[in-house]
Amino acid sequence: MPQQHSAVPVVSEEVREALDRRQPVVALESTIIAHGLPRPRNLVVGAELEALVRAEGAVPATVAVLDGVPRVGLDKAQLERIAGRDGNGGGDGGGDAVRKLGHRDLAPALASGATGATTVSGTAFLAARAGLRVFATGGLGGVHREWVQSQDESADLALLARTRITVVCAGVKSILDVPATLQRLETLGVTVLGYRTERFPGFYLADSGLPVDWTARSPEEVAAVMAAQDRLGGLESAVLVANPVAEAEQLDPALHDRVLAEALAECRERGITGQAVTPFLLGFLVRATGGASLEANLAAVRGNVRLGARIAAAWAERADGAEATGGAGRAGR
Ligand code: PSU
Ligand code: MN
Repeated sequence: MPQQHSAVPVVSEEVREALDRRQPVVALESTIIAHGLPRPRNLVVGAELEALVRAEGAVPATVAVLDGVPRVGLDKAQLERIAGRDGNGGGDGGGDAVRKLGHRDLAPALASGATGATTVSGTAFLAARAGLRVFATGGLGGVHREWVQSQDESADLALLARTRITVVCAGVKSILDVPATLQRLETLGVTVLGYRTERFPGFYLADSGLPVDWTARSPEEVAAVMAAQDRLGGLESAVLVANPVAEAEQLDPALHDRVLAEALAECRERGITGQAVTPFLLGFLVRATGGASLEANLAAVRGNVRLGARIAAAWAERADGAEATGGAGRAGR
């Protein structure tokens, strides 16, 4: 087994400098790149998301595990490795596959020297350990339909219930049981803010049909909630900023409902379970909508990444925010 003596996680020089100077930093996940998007477009998107963060004046910190080393902030070659091969059946067969790593997979991945992309749970865990407070992604994992039989609930939810990080997302993936997922978030004590909306977004769709209890109207309002969370103390839980895709860019709702029903039936027929479910359903939707679901997915992620950068900037500008990050969030550095 390879020996690891470096600090965990390893924070890139650029990200470390930004944190030290209290400049805005946005964590990005890598599972969406390795397992959520078709190749070779995934690499283009991974680079584009980082560029969007920079265009807003913040520093991107894509999170992944490379050769057993957890990293916050990847260089170009590292991002290329994550985008290159996937480990869930769709790979090109050559070399080591990129695995999908939730937070429970991190220890075995480190111990064995594995390379993997981090999900929302793996990313939020590592980013918070590095002292980051803002994370942007597409849609969270959650409670799957037919949960009563499968007990399939993403580890994202439980991890976010005990991690103080602000996650900008377009709601939870619509392939899930959205009402049950919202209920679980309430039970787990995860704060949910609609961003300029009173409705919970539906990932590919602007509106899931369900309400949210709180609405934030600006990045500064989100930063104020983060500061209030710190003032309260003790609430080691996430703040979800649910940011809807623009209606003009959403997937046609009728097409969405029809194709999703087919995808769920196919998933059941083929007996797909566990970690493979989410990538299978997302991939099925891309094929069955002729790529339209991919465009809606990307539109949602782009909007979230931009908003994440603006929230990180608003957070960095707050004297109490910078203080809280410097004091509480950087233990061990
Ligand atoms: N959102 C996307 N594409 C994705 C995912 C989310 O637009 O690929 C990933 C995230 O990494 C999320 C994971 O954490 O799917 C959830 O997988 P599971 O249901 O196996 O926990
Ligand atoms: Mn699952």
